[in-house]
Amino acid sequence: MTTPDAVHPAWLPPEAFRAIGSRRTLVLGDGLLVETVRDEVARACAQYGGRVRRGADGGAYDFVLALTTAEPQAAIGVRPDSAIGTEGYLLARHDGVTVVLADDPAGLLYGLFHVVRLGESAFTGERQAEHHRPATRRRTLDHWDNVDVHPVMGQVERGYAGGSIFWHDGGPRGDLTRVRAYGRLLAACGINAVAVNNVNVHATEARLLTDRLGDVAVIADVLRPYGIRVHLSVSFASPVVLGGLPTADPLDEDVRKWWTDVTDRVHDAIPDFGGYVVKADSEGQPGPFAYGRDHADGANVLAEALAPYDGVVHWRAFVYNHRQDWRDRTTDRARAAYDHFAPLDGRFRDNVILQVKHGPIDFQVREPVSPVIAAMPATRLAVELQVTQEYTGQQRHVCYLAPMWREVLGFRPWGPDGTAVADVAGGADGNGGGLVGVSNVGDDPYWTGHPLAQANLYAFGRLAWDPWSDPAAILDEWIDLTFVPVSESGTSADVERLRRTVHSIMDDSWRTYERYTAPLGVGFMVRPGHHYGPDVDGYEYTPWGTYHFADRDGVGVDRTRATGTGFTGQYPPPWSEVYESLDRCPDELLLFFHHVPYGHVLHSGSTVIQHIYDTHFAGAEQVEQARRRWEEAAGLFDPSLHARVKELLDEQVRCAEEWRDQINAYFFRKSGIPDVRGRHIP
Ligand code: GCW
Repeated sequence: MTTPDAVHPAWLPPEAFRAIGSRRTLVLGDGLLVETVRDEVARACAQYGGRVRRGADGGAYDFVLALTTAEPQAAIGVRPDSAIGTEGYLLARHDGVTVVLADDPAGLLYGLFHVVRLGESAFTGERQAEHHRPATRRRTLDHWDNVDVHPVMGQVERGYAGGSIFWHDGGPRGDLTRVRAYGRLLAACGINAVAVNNVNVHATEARLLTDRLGDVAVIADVLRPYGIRVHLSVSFASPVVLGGLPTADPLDEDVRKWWTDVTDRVHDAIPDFGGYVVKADSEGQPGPFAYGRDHADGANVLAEALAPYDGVVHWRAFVYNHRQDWRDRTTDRARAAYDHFAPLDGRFRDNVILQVKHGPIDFQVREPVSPVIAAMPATRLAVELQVTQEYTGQQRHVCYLAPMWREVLGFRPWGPDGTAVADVAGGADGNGGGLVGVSNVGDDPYWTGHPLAQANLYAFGRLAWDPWSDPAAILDEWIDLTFVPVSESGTSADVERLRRTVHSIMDDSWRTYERYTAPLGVGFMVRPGHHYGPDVDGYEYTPWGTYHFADRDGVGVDRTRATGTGFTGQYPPPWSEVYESLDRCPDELLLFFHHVPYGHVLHSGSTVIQHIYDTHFAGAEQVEQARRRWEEAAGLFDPSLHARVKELLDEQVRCAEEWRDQINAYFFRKSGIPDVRGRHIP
């Protein structure tokens, strides 16, 4: 694989600071994060010849950028009309001075990065005061990183970017320079919390809570200057496996005390500790069911211990039977989270966040929104998205996920006039559970394996900050920060070509991926275990609950109330009716909700079988086109980055063709119905 000499700067190349670094800046305020702002500006000035003044002492100072949390009106003559709010900032420009005001240091840091994004345009013309604040307080990344190399899952479970940036071969990495750079990148896109270990908590990782807590504390120290709080995934069985207690029963007094004592010690070591993440009673992880308790009992005991410290428990709703009998047609994995959790609404403590995967199954390229999101008005909910591309090309394929996430966040479970998923996650006054993304970062020089997959991490942060952002606009931001400063030596026509190239490859890449993989929302059809590449029947006769039920007549899962598993009944109207109805169900989700004959006519006018053929030919062809466009743009990018993407596009073309041929051949053989266009199906 082609690799650059050093770690790629991603969306913070030094050149992105040129506009600030070549000017005169005043930074006012106190606190760790204000120091970070000062350091950032000072570093930029050292490179580009500008100056930074650390205080207003001496009165008249000729600055063109003022960043301040302190007595703004006195210092620079700007007074905000109202409170700016936690982590928010006000950005204005008049009389030749660009001003960022914040109530707290975190707001100032986010304001600085806004100025970085604007580049030169932050310093031209006048700018009416704009008020920016995050839609939600909680913008979290989960790392599925193991401390020990796991015999099957390796250092990072579902990681496609090398090893962990935190852990290496059984211990913490000695040099945390990379972690610091990571914190900076995360702050620049708006993320403020990171869970540093896998939700599947193995023996060594369990000990991060106790005798290896120091390993977590050093990471917290490095991330703190960027406003990032550290969270820890813990085992529900900790009182037994670490504390030597005979039980982990959440209602047992000794267990309660154990969690309280341990949490006090965590807080001593990490005063701004964010909280615990728990995967319980899920895929073999221990949980409250073993003691006849429910998940509210389980979550609450941890939440009680964290409450004095403004800590939270992210309790995952990913609970289902992974040992089901495939012959049993009544069990439906899609139903499981709702069946387990909806009855518990109102029973969770205030600092429990129920972390719900965005779809009812498992991060497939197309799923409906999870009905749990609409079922628990009295519970703080977070929506979990998978930035790591387990089921969307494993960072070997270009698949820009922001358009999918934007669709999920904009979905209105109660119909067009109701609240959107983004509002549920954001909560009143931004105090909801927010968004959680499963990280796609590793120790790879490009951070994310595929250089273009950096855009997914960037977009996750930006959507967590503002879920109503436009994915194409986010991509523009990312392109301009990542590529344009570096190519500034080129002409503006080159810059335009570069932008057009990246957009043409990425804008529609999620739908392209959908076209050449599992059709019409049916999901899976991937190689069991590693989940890369096609295997139509790979999961069909397994205990995992992920079936497509294709036979000679038709395909799809009947989840209707009338004749199927009744899953459609977990949605409020109108969706309970829309999904139930064969006529009204959206094409892209048809096979998620219905089992239909191959000749069934879609709203698009095509039959199911012809749709399968057409989309698979089209999807593979689009990848081929993307590769051509990338090749034509060779001179516009750094050569080693260009070469890396080119190699990956070769693999994507190969794999898309494999998908096309396996899916088409499978359904042609099952149905016996030929392609009306007579194309070659092997
Ligand atoms: O998607 C599945 C993955 C598991 C993962 C699990 C989860 C961390 O295949 O690797 O385990 O989901 O979300 O807990």
